[in-house]
Amino acid sequence: MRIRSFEEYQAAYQKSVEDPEAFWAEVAQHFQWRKPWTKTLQWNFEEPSIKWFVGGKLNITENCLDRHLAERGDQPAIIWEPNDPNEAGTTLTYRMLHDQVCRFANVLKRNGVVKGDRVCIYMPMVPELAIAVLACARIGAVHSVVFGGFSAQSIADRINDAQCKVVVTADGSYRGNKEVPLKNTVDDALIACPSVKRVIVMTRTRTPVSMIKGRDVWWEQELKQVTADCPAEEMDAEDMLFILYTSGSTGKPKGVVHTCGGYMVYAAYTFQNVFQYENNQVHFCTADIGWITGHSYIVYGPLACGATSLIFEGVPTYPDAGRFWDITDKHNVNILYTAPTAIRSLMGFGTDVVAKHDLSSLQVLGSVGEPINAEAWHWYDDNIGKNRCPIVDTWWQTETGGILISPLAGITKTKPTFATLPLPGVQPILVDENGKEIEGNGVSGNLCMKFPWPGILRTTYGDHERCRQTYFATYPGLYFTGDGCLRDEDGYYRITGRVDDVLNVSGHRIGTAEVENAINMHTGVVESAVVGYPHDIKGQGIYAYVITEHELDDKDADLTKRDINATVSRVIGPIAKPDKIQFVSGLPKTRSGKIMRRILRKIAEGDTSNLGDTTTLLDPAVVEDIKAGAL
Ligand code: 7RM
Repeated sequence: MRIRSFEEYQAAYQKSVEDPEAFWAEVAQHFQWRKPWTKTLQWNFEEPSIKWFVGGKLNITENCLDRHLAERGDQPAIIWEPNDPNEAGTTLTYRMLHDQVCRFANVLKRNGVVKGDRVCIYMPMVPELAIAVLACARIGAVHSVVFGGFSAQSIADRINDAQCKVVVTADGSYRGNKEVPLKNTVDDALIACPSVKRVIVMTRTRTPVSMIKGRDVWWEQELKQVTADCPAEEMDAEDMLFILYTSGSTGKPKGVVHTCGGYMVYAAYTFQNVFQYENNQVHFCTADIGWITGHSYIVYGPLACGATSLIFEGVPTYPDAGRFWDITDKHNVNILYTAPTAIRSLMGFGTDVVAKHDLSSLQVLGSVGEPINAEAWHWYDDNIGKNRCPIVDTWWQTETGGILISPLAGITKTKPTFATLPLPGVQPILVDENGKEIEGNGVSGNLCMKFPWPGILRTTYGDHERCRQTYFATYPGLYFTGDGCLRDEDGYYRITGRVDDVLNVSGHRIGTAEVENAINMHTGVVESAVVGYPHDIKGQGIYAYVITEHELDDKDADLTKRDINATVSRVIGPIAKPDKIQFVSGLPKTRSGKIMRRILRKIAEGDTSNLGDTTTLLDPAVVEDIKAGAL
């Protein structure tokens, strides 16, 4: 399972393409199965129907916890660093984590959760979040973690889509110098969520919260009622492990479904090989567990490999912009995995902040979530890695379960801005608009995959047709990623960004349609169009063109912008607030009524010199108006 040289990578890659089933069967043997699988892979991309390790039985928590007890029961599994550096953190050994997961699994059972039930988790970045996730997996419940920054409306949408029976939350959370009222937000959400029978509330900030009799119970009280004895539920390899909602180009977020066997094998295999994880290393992934990166590379991947995973509750700039480096030195972090947006934001504080730190424990650096620009790459390399730590620019998606294209740390020659080469088992293909393969090197196209890997999504919850339409119908026979991609003369891959209407703002995936729908909910708004534009720190900023019912004077325009932001915050969450709002009298539409986003994108980018062909526009004059008022 472990690749140690570039020659071994090439051999593994070749084997994985020639005989994928034999390749993955060999990898999967490194895990603990209750019953072996009878067929390694059954698939077609038409329905789609994808099954790995057919008939195999396992429980992922036995692999992440029980399996390690004999050898590393006293090794830290989780190191927790609180928001406030003066508050004591905690370290949970594998034995302690096993104990707590079993106890909380019993709490879930006590509260009526059975195998197959969906549980929504809306928590701060505390060890209890990982414990809740693993407790679900222990008893075969399906977790749906919702990022703590989402609004009540977003929580309600996700709970209702998955018909969650139980919500696990906390009274509040600390983020920098802010306190966020999580339970309050859950209460607002639950007004519209009849499927929820129980809310389990963990104590974190001890802010006053309502506790409704018959529905709400305290985490700590419940724990007193249970033992630490909880045998793991036997799961089929293809039983659902979790749902994670992610934005697409149309409508509401989709519930991406991952299953027990394939996801586990893929998260662990990629963790070990991409980061070249060695026993006893400390791995610090700065993502939130509310995103796929946290699922795969804070919880499941590291724990399946017996690693020590650091969970950080706070933000990179609190109490100052040296916090990541403080944490690195304090806990002797060996692997640091973060997002370009964090790097760019910390760059802005200068190198003095960094210079006060040792950082000699670092051995591998990682990047994820968005394209990393050359300047950020070099700053990371020079100032954090001191030119002695390989950087792995890891490309992947919620739908892929784990990393697909990335260097192997210290093994693959890196090139700034390139995710480099596909991992074993990954077969990328570039296609043109018509789905025709673009062969050879020094070419660009739309990035697709022609063969499944164990971590690929199986469906979108409750709507398989949507899964087919979104990922498998654009180019029949291929999985379409939604990303544009360049393959250079060396066969190295550089992901250039989304080719659909999905924005990537500070590494967060946001659909333009979602933001438009939220803006349109404001009483004064008639119509809107949202596009992305280059933003120095966020990667992309959100630019909204808005038509209002009445013309606004300067003062009203200002107030309305703030109200629109408040509306978007309320409907989706603060991460989706537009950076710029331009009031316009019309939008550039074709005769068939389609908004020409290409033109709006150009204007938002500040490039109005050449707007391309505008002859198909219904009313070319609106373009001049929009250009004149551009922000
Ligand atoms: C892991 C994650 C997925 C989208 C994806 C890309 C973009 C992610 C990179 C990247 C360039 C990278 N999941 N993306 N990683 N672009 N280089 N290394 O982010 O589902 O939230 O987003 O993010 O556009 O399609 S995600």
